[in-house]
Amino acid sequence: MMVTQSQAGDQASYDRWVTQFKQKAMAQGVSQATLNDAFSGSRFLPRVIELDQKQPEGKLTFAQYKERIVSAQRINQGRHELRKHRALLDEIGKAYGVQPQYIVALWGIETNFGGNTGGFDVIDSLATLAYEGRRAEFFGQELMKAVKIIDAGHISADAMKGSWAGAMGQTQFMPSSFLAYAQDYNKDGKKDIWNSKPDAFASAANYLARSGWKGDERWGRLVSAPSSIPESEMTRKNKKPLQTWARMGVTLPNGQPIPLADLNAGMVAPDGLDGPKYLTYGNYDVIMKWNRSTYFATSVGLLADAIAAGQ
Ligand SMILES: [Ca+2]
Repeated sequence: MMVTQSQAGDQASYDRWVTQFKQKAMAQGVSQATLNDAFSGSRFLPRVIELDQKQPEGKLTFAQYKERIVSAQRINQGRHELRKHRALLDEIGKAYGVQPQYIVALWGIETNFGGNTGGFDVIDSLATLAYEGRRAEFFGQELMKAVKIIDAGHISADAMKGSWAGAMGQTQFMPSSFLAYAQDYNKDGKKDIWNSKPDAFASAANYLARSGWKGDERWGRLVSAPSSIPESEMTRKNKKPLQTWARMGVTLPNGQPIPLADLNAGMVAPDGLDGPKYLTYGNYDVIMKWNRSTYFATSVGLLADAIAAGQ
């Protein structure tokens, strides 16, 4: 392929940036050997910038999103994966206080149960984004954490693959989440969220547990709400006791009373008043810490329920 002068110029300028970054990393205690390894043949990746700058396509409705993300195929595979890894998931679920179906649902939505973890070189992707500069500080910090993860021996530089934005392994953790939450559950000395299911499952469970998950509560539920409740009431932050929602006329979809526990719930209506409405509990807010999207959090809850219902 022909290399134009401007591409060659970009690469030279990128290489100078990398040299400076390596000096900064060494000053923070990362070994020269790790840095040489991590940046050996490192290339500026124009494709990553393209993806970063891509305008989102017309926004999907929640109904469209749910059809893709909580498909019948994914529900079936989720049920199969839960059965297949039942002993391990039960053990991890107990250890961290997280019901196994939520671990499987997150795994299924993030990477299609480990089948699609992203083929980008995480170091090159993060370095490209940090060098390019729109969010230089954020991606520079993530890059620094990524080289520290390699330096600690959890994964080799070559095998550190992820999404174009640096989300890594079967749980799609950014390096900062990795350092905060990743677990070496199989005790081989490596937190290997790329290749080890015990490590990946425990890392996801630990993320939820440390973010306030309650193992004896659900995420929320589909309800029927009367038209007297305005859309302005429908946010997860508008917490009310379940009794209050019941008094306002909220019922199960079949008209039966909602089960009353001593807890507060918000309500979301991702497609507005004409679409489905969900009561959301504290665990829903925990899923929103993982990914701050109502579509995502609701889909994780619905997929977890569907997986558990098939056992
Ligand atoms: Ca391990």
